[in-house]
Amino acid sequence: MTRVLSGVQPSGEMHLGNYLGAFRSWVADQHEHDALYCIVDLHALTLDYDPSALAERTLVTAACLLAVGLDPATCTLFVQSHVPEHPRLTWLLECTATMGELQRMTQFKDKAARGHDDGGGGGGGEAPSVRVGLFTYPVLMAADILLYDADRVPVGDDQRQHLELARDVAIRFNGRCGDTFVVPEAAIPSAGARVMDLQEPTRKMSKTVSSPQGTVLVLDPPEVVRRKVRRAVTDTESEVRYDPKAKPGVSNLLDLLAAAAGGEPARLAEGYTTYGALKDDVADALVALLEPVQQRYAEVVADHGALRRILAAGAERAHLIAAATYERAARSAGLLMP
Ligand code: AQP
Repeated sequence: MTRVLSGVQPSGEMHLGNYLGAFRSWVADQHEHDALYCIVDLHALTLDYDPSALAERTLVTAACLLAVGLDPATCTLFVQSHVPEHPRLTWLLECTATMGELQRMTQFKDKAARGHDDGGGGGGGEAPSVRVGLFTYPVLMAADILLYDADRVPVGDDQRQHLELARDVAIRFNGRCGDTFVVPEAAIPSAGARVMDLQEPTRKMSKTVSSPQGTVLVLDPPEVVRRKVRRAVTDTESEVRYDPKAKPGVSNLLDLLAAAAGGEPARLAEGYTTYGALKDDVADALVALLEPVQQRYAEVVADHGALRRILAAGAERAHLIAAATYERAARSAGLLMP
């Protein structure tokens, strides 16, 4: 059976980009593949965060994943820091990846330049206060994937470059140390692969970087969803046309409509003569998409005991797989086994 692995950071509240770019594929994949999904809490330490809120955010993220439709009886849901092989394999891979590769990662350059560090310093990654972990994050992500012999990694388009790095590192390690890792393939959805911020439509919607008014949260009440969509930035023209370069705001709305209600963005555009009508339909489609998720969320989030039990069972299974892969990698790397 094909193995699938993917992850989400408990770095903030889940948004439409997470749902459309990743979670929907996760839910579908769990029925067809051996699927493992990981709440990547170690990745959430790479930016400034509140230690007193992280554990709660991790549980809430688990509740959100169950609400979108993950079934713990069908897939394996676990927390990254509960499986100690993730940082252990990271070291072997850090000794495989190169500085040049990591320096090319656009997400690092972007976040470092935005001053996502304790001191607020920016400077394209050269600021002394940018965390080393933000720089090496893609190697930890490679370890997350390679530990589970994942064939397929369902992610949004923003993770394409990191996935490519995981593949390169696996191929290099295999070439140098002998066949050890499965080389993974990215699985990027055809609709909703890159949901853009409604206020800054040239920037992806994100938990940590987007504007609050430009980010539709999975748990936003209907009236808030409608308000955010109504206020979405478009342009000074009035023609509804799908052209992501020239008309990023309108095209993002068409992408959202296509992802939420079906259809092709360019064809959908033909049905509209005003931005207002398009926004109304996008808002209706999003509200209809999110309502059942919000109902399920309310049912699962209250029972922290049940959430912890699901995560403990998931970690137990994940650890069995990860420990075997780590041992194989350590042997291949030539370490003396205890
Ligand atoms: N805007 C998006 N459109 C489509 N897919 C997206 N994903 C994230 N943003 C979009 C996909 O969601 C999964 C989990 O991603 P994440 O937790 O790493 O991303 P985030 O919500 O963007 O959170 P952060 O903390 O701000 O992280 P960065 O900016 O580092 O990604 C992934 O499959 C991702 O592709």
